[in-house]
Amino acid sequence: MMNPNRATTTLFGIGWIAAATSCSSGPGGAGDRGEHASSVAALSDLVSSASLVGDPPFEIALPIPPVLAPTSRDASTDYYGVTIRSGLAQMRAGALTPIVGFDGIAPGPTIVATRARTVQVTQHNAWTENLSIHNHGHKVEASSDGHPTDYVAPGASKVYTYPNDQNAGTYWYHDHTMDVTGPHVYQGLAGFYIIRDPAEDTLELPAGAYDIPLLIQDKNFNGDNSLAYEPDEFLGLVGDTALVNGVATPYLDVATRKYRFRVLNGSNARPLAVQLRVRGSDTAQAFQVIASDGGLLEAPVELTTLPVAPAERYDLVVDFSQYPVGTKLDVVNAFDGASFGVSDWSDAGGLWSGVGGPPGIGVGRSPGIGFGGPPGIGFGGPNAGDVSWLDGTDWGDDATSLGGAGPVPALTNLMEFVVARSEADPSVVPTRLGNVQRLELGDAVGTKQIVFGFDGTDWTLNDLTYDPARLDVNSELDQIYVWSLTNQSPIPHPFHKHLAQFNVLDINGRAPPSFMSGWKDTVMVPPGSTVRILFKDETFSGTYVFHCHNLEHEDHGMMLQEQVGR
Ligand SMILES: [Cu+2]
Repeated sequence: MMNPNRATTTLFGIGWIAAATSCSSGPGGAGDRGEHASSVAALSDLVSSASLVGDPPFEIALPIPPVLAPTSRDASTDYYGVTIRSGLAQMRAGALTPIVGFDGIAPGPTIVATRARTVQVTQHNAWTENLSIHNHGHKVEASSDGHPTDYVAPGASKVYTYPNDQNAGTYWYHDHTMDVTGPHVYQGLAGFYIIRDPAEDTLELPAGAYDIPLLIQDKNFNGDNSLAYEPDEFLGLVGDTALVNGVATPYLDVATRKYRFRVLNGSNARPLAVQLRVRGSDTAQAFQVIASDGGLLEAPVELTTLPVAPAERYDLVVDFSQYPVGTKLDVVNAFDGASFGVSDWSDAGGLWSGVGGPPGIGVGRSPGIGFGGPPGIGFGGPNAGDVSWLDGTDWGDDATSLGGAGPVPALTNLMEFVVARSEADPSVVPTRLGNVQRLELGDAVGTKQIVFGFDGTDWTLNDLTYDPARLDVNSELDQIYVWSLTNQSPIPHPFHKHLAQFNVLDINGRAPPSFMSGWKDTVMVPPGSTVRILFKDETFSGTYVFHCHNLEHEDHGMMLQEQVGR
């Protein structure tokens, strides 16, 4: 079914081209990061400024989203109330930014649950549009899953029930409304949902004030500090400014000890490769990955570069005791802008080939290399009208130009750590963290091939676009399935399945890197690659979706339905 709303969202892509060809001399001068990066001149400014790690102002301290207090508790359940409404946020210096948020803030308040204790959240829609709230990574009844057409109309409320019968971990709740998830999340409808487990607390990992969620997103601002939502039809919404916990390139004062950071890439479309660098150095510092989407890894994995697809979460431990007080460290995205990480995600020599990734991944930060070619070759440049990437017939050229040029602003600086004080560190990172009982291929009762493609207008899975009236896959409860995810398009797609956490079985026939060996609900499927996952749907029958978590792709049809049980 072609939803009429799609015609509207398609216009956003056309709007991007129009902006690229008509705004070459906007009110913002050279180097004005507040001006939308839609002209060739502005792009070159961004490329050069992006080479100066630590150059932009780290003006605002990192905010920590407030933890939501329950309205009541009983023997089995914690009850919460949230009102979705518009608000104003100090996202960067200058004017406040209009947003739409849970309780009117972005990110929304953090909900902290306890494993096996039920949480009920009453979401009241005090905004103007239909909404549907999904708790990402959760095993829930279909009626509480935030199905795309399970609308909460303006003025209405809906009670969502979360059993939390699953691993402790870093999850997140966000809007999931059919066709408009992208603009809704972009405007602020995302928040952390953390499940704690008393058993995990005994590990003595960094906790309390040293356990910090980091929601990383990219945004574009208009001159008046309002958010500009003008997605690239092909890539989705890519922004020129990194926000962490709702603030542009913030700083955080830290002590000389270990911290746990719960990293969530909440970007609409942009993949990240997170690195940590001492100011003035190009050397990526080591940190430890201790958890993935669905909870603790079996053992910590030391990395210097962590690829994080949209919607993925990884928990990291950074030990600042190795740096003198006064040291400044930059958190950077090592993917260059234009390539979208395409080459880095590929199987040969890419980030997944081994620990830490090969040297040279950060070369996209060098002036010019991030865009790789002369202006005009790729999407949205002066010759954008010559590139037939909307009709899909020029696929090969699209693939080439994608890697070479495009209106994709680089996004290098994410935030800054300032080692501000000495402190003792009672926390530890044990060599054994959790028990990941991986599913076995030999136990699988069925297989399914999911092919990622583009039909010239919409993104597709198995040549289909989303139809809420059609069931696409049947799965039995408590049975193990292997799904083979094959990407036949030239850009990476982050795959997300509802209801069940999965194991990544292999990527192009090879075992996944160790930081991807735990529980996942989202996995990047690189161009031309096949990723196989193993999962088992449990407890709840009903209709659930699986989709690309590039939100603009999802809104343009890259989503199907799984009927679980009978
Ligand atoms: Cu996609």
